[in-house]
Amino acid sequence: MRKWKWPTVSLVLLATVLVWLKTYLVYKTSFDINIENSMQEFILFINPISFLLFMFGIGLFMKSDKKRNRFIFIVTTILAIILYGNVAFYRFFTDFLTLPVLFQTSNFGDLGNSAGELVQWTDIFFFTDVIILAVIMKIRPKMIKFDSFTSPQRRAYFLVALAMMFFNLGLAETERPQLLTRTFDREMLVKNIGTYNYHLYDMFLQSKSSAQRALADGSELTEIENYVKANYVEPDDEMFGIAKDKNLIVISLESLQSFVINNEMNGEVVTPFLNEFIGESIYFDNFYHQTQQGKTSDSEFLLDNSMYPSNRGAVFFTGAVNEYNSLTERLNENDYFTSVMHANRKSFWNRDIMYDSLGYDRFYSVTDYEVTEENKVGWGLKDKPFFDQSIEHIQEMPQPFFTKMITLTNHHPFDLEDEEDILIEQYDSNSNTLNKYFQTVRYMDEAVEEFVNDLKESGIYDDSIIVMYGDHYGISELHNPSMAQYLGKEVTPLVSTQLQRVPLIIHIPGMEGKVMSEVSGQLDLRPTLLHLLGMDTSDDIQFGSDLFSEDFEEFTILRDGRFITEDIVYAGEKCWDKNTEQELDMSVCEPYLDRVEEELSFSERIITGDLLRFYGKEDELETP
Ligand code: GP9
Ligand code: MN
Repeated sequence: MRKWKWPTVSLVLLATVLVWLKTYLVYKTSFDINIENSMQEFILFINPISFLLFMFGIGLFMKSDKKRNRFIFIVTTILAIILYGNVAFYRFFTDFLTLPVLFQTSNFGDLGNSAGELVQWTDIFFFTDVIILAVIMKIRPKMIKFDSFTSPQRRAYFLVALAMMFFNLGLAETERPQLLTRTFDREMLVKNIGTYNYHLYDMFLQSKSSAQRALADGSELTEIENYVKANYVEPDDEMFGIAKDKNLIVISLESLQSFVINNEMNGEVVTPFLNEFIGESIYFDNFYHQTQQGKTSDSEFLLDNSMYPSNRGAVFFTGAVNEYNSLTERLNENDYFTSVMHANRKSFWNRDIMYDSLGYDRFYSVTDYEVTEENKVGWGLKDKPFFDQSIEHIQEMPQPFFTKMITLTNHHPFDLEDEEDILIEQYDSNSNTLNKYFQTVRYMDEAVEEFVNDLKESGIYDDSIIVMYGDHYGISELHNPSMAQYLGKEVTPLVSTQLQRVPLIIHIPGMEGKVMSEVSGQLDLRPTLLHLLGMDTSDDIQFGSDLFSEDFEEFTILRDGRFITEDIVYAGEKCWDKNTEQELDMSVCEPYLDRVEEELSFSERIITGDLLRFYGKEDELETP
């Protein structure tokens, strides 16, 4: 009989395969990663490979087998610890670890006594790869084949690893365009680039912002402060404090643009309720969104800080642990109970971390709602059940309160799955997106109507000011041809800029409705709302102004550098006359351009340098 011969294996290959398969198993068993199609599943399956090939490939440069084995073993162990750390963290926070969180020990305070419960003896499974390697190295070292690669072979190996990386990134890009520039959500990152690459990416983001922060000093703030103070306008006497001690309910209306307000589609009114509500409220019909890549989160940033969001990426990620002087903090100081209600994962847009920095007392996220297969669509709970369940939370809030409610159904791709939610026909154009948009807008309109009725019934209505605004555009420029069909005119850069208008509705109990046409933007929300509630902002660093002020200046800058005044629009590097809709000579726009650049860069410098941490401390800096 032939003697059994143990096979020999390459340790680099063995470790790669073991850690890869284990990681995939962990994805499937320990994290709740939402997979929508087989392509996403495939990306999830392959996403650990390129990182592991690179990592273990370093071992190929080691000349002695002892060193190499030790290296591979140590790397496997470290990766197992990282993955297990994520699993334990996920069990409690349903989120992935990030560097700031790791160092924000206050977070772990929440763990309390349950830390022990998060660890189970079966968790030994997470170290299967480490154990297998240890056993082989100890008991059967002869099984390990030493691959002595020549330089060209090594080069080929790394080329394969690189190709694998690009393959993975390419697939991820088709599944989730702009994933790495915009970040979106940790779950999406892990799903698309894998947990190990995600940590590298997180380290990169973190070190970039730490470096910028370390280089900044408080003296920069003086210039910015002077600029902001010079632009400050006094509030209107009658409006200041008109809603003192009232609750503040802000409703962020997903993707709602102004062009649907008081408008029809195929002879049907698109927003019957909002049109009626506007009649009893102050409606701003020249109000622009100023968001960039961070979309909804950018509009939230604008509301709270009256600063521009970042030009690249979402400031909810890049500036998440900065010091802020937010609207929310001001309300907290004035004994308001502050909260956000949004029935999506709390980690989306890094909200859970950013809301801590902005000072919110409470975040009612998806886990605070009853979400079933029937009452959700797209990313979360449908708007009607969202409002329906939110009213219960609202009734339990101590008063006065500020709550920001973020709707979700009117979100790209504007799907409504249930017949009963479809209240109007689709539009008929080449753009499916635009066609469906009217339907979800109409649905959202009715959801808001039901909510306002509930507020009336609960008695909260009369004690609250209700603010509604569109967070950003819903129909991107890709759909310009169909948009042109709907509007009945060509979508020039001017028209496209005018389409960036989103409704702003402010309802103050006892006040008559009126339309205000000041050119304004989301930056103006913070000072306007604080002043209505009777809180002074003359000492604050903010780039917006009180919309009710007599001296309000009609000059709104969009984050990409376009600007709008009462008469002109600067867009597509051209100057436009708003009335004639014709091009003007650039000399008309020229005088404003420096100011646009200055203002945007001031705001950006506050974020990258985390400059508000120096605010109010400049005197200390100046004394030696
Ligand atoms: C996600 C929701 C929509 O939670 O706020 O995000 P968006 O894509 O509009 O920024
Ligand atoms: Mn949005």
